[in-house]
Amino acid sequence: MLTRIDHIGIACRDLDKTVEFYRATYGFEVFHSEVNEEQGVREAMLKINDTGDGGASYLQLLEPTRPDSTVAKWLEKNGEGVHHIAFGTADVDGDAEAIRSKGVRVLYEQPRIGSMGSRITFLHPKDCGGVLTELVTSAEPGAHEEH
Ligand code: CMX
Ligand code: CO
Repeated sequence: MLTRIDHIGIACRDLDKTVEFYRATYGFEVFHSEVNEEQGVREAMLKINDTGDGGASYLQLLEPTRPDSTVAKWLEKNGEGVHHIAFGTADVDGDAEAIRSKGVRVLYEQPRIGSMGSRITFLHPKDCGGVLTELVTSAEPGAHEEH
């Protein structure tokens, strides 16, 4: 069951500049940052709120690490802006299979590793009314060390 907005993914060309915009404009601080080479992104997670079910909601600021990455290609075509939305679930495997059985393309056979040790998969935007949609199961609390 999808229980929350886990994050909104925002593509940018300059992560440091974008982080500074969110800090100076809204007061949001970086909760976590990492490079995910498989996804081709350098990212910063800004925590917006806890949800009371052990999860939280974030903004995920994404800067491409290489020109052939999905985010780099998207930026070239669209410019900076909202790239995807992500729903949180305790069971990304089960929810992905259930959604696949409804005829929506799930992009990965098995979930992959996302921010903070989470497990993620994506639904094709062309099957979701133009919205690239991610499903996320957070790592168990304590499984990921913050830095
Ligand atoms: N939102 C909405 N539509 C999108 C989109 C997006 N983010 N990205 C691509 N599309 C649309 C394109 O506009 C295009 O539509 P048209 O044919 O009408 O022009 C169509 O989808 C195909 O786009 P493309 O540019 O040819 O791109 P690809 O098919 O190569 O890739 C996708 C699209 C969804 C398969 C790819 O972006 C993908 O695998 N995404 C999942 C992984 C990802 O986004 N990783 C980065 C974030 C990591 C994280 O969140 O942790
Ligand atoms: Co994401």
